[in-house]
Parts: sequence; C-alpha cells; structure tokens
Amino acid sequence: MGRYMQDELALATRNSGMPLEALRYDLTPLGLHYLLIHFDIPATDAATWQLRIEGLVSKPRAFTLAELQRMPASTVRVTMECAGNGRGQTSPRYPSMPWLEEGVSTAEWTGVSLSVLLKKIKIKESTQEIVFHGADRGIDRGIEHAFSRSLVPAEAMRDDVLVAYAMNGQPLLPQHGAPLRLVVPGWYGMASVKWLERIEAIDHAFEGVQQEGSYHFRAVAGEKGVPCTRMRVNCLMAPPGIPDYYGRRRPVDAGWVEILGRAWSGDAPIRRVEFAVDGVWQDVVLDASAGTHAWRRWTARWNAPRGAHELRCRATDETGAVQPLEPAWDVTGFGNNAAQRVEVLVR
Ligand SMILES: Nc1nc2c(c(=O)[nH]1)N[C@H]1C(S)=C(S)[C@@H](COP(=O)(O)O)O[C@H]1N2
Ligand SMILES: [Mo]
Repeated sequence: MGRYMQDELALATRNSGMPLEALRYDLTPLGLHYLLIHFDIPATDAATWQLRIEGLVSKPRAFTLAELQRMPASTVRVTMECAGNGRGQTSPRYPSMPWLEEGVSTAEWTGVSLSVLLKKIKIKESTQEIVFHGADRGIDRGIEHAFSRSLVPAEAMRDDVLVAYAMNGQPLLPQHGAPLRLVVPGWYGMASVKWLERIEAIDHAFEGVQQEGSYHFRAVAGEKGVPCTRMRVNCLMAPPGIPDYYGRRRPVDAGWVEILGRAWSGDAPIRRVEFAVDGVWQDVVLDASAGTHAWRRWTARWNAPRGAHELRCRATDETGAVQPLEPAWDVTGFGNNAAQRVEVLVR
C-alpha cells in the first residue's frame, strides 16, 4: 500500500475517525463521531443564520433557525459512513483521506423534515433536482466551489430526510455543520451537506464538483462511473484485548472472550453476520433492530487458544449482498466494504 504522503497525513489529522472501541455505544457520544471536512469549518452565527429556499419554487423564502425550531420536530437514529471509508486499505491508494475502517458512527439527529419545507415553498413540476449548498468554500480538481450536493425530488421528499439542528439532543457542534445540516439516512455521508445555507430547485442534473467530479465508483480513471449513493453492507467489531501503543497489536488473555460489533447497510436490513477465527466462519447472535437506519449490534463468544490468530467479520443484508473478503477495485478508493481483519496474540 506504500508509504503515506505528507498531504494524506494532513487530511488524516484534520478528519478524525471513530475509535473502534466506541462501537460499544449504541449512539456515538458527541466528540467521538467521525469527521470529514473538505475545506475549512466556517465560523457561523446561529442567531443570524438563514436557510434560503429558491429556484423553481412558487414561494421562495428564507427560514431562521428559530423559525425552524418552532416547526414540528423529527428525530432519526442514523448510521453514517464516509464513502471513502476503507480507502487506506486499497492499493494503489488514491491520494485523499486514508481511512482504515473508522469513518463510521451513529447519531440521533433532530430537525425539520425536508419534505415539510419543500411543501411550504411549493417546488415546481419542472424540477429535476434539488441542490443543497453548504457555506464552506475551497478548491478541488482545480475548481473553486462551495460544498454542494443534489438529490432527485423522490429522494428529497422521503420524510426521514432532515434539515437538522441537533445531534444526540445537543445543538450541532461547529465541525458537524452548526447551525444546520442536511441528514440523508441510508446514504454515504457526502449527501448530508453541513453548514446548509441554501436549497435550490433546478430543471437539470446538477454538475457540481462534489456531484459529478467526485463520489463515483470508477474502474478506470476518467470514466463517468456510477454515482455513490447508499451505503454498502458492512460491519465492524471492537477489537478485543489491549493495544500496543505503537502498532496497535493486541494481546488477549486465553479463555472465553466476548466479541461485540455492529452491522449496517443503506440498502436493506441486516440479515446475517458471521465471525471467523483463522478462516473458519460461524454465525453470530444479532440483537433486535435499533431502527431502519441504525447499525445493528451483534455478539460472538470465542474460546481463545494461545497463539497468533486472525479475527474477521462479515455481514449480509436482505438484498443478499455480502461483504467481499478482499477490497473491490475502485480508482478513488470509494465503497471498500471488505471484511475487517483484526490480528490478536492470545497469551
Ligand atoms: N458542507 C459540507 N458538508 C459535508 C462535508 C463537507 O466537507 N462540507 N463533508 C461530507 C462528507 S464527505 C461526509 S462523510 C459527512 C461527514 O459528516 P460528519 O463530519 O458530521 O461526520 O459530511 C458531508 N457533508
Ligand atoms: Mo465522506
């Protein structure tokens, strides 16, 4: 996989992952939720913030945060994963955020259902896409732009798509999009635009850098590719034992070990999770579902014999999709849901 470049390290220190031991929490505590911030975090002011809704609408208008907070609120528990999660395990690596496997978390988001706002301002029939503009600006692929993404109306009108102002019951933190962000449950994280300041209905396909230039699965550089949308089936375990500070190798005491993990998919409910020791697979015990868009807890018990062992886990969802054992090839390292590998030394 080659040596890391200084520019990858710069991204890795700005964008933190969720430490895997935090898989033990149903809801990722504030401050442990992973972060992916392309440009700079804008210094926003909740008291004067306005969300403008315009373009092909009958009643364009702006909403203050206080106005949105007076409207009926919805809360949705959402597992969010970065589309680039797992990129650091692919080879050759694409120069971007080198996630290993920790670009995923679960939060409870509270806000106004986007469909309620869209009905108030009445989008016109000719609308093809709805574009969500963030307040952060920067340059990518040589083009200066604000972070913007679009959805087709059918997706935007789902009632669990939120314009959120709270996370785990607290006002949004600056790094998570304060004071307002979009939350698109089931989709990879890029769809959930932070620092949301403008929503625009347009009569064509949006061609912004973050829509067309990036976030496509591509087998060959330069090809059009297939857009990244919903999260592929995936699962992780909290590594057992204790870590070595440098290298993260893990001694585990011999005897019965309880393994805990989480599984999720943006496409369908989780049907099955398997756990393997040295390549021998067995089914694990799945907890009840924690909600349509939340990861599902699972546990396995392992009578650990002395020696070096490799632990793995893989999930299957109701579409029948199962995680691959090795990363599928993608030019920009998107959607790597290969089964996790944890090496332990039982003592
Ligand atoms: N405005 C804006 N929204 C954004 C981003 C961004 O850089 N700017 N990053 C996106 C990406 S790629 C992901 S994975 C999620 C991460 O959300 P989080 O940092 O709150 O976990 O936010 C998305 N929304
Ligand atoms: Mo992301």
